[in-house]
Amino acid sequence: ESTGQSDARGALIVLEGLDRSGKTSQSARLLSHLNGLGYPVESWRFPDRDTAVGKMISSYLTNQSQLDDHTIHLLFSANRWEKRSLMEAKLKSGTSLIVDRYSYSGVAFSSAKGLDIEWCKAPEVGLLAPDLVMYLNIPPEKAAERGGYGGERYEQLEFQKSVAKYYEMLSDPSWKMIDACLPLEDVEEQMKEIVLDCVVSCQKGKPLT
Ligand code: DGP
Ligand code: NA
Ligand code: NA
Repeated sequence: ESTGQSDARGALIVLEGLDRSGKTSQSARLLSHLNGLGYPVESWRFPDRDTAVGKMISSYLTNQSQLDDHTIHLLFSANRWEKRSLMEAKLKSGTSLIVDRYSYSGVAFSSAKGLDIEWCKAPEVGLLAPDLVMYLNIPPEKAAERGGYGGERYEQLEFQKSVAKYYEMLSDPSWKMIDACLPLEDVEEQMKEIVLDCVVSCQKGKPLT
């Protein structure tokens, strides 16, 4: 067995986008697509509401508790940190991860509340860098029309408009912009090949950062 950075590994694939942009549906589709091709893959999501920190986040999102904006920001970040070592182990063992939301959600949602963007980025430094970020692009008005929001704290049109602006600010040319207004099948079609290319290049030993 070879050692060092050139080892085959899984890909860290992140899906970002506004609420109701379709990330969760597409995660499931990409999971079964890659599974069908025989690649080891898991679908993850942040916040992970099953941990102790995640339960605090969930209670905040459902308006069962109130927290200072900075405090909840750090909890969201802590929720990613508590999964970091498992994430690294999975990737190193060859399992790819399709992750529904990551640090970009952390920064975009908290900045949209008015917190300083650099302050928001700081606790994310040191988390694993994604190999691929796919942004499910949809106008906030269209997302809001999709059967209405579920009633959680951030699911309000004006707020989502602000989140969209921060996502735009955070995005860089490496992001793959996906037209999320199309039917599910067409959105999946846009993503499949991009995801497969990424998984293959990581298998060939692209270094993990
Ligand atoms: P979801 O389970 O993907 O619907 O996410 C729940 C809500 O929390 C959604 O409105 C997006 C928001 N959110 C996700 N991650 C973060 C984060 O790290 N920080 C903040 N402030 N909000 C987040
Ligand atoms: Na949501
Ligand atoms: Na989601």
